[in-house]
Amino acid sequence: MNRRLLTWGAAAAALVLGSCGPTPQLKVKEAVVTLSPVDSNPSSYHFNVYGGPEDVYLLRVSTPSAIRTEMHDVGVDPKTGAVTMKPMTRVFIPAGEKVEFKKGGKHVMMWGVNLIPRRLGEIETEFLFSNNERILVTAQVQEMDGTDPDEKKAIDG
Ligand SMILES: [Cu+2]
Repeated sequence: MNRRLLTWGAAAAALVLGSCGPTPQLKVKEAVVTLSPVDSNPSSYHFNVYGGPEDVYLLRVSTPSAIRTEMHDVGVDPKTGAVTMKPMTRVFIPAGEKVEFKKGGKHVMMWGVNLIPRRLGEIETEFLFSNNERILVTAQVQEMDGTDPDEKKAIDG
């Protein structure tokens, strides 16, 4: 009797797992840093975060190749109607869902992107989440018009 119940349970569990497809994995993709045309102004970093099996918060985005980074959100001042940016200390990433950091919305600002990523056309970045997961992401680096950084063009000819 007990054994039969167990077998039944295992079969039911297999069925449920099978119908759910693969477990979602926390990841970051479509990562692009757009350089500011004015070197003293911050560059902007856009990407998509894909939620994993559990809800988490994105706590920090950092890189050894820039002086400073900040997570920002864009909002409209209800009094003046002006578009403003405000820093965020964390961003909620729901399980299995996509959170976009894109133009006109959430983004990361990056001050002082140094010469190495500009010459390579890519930059190493690190994402830290509230479950202690760290994800290393190599982002593409481009000018405002979507072409390679000027410093890379100078090398490539
Ligand atoms: Cu900003």
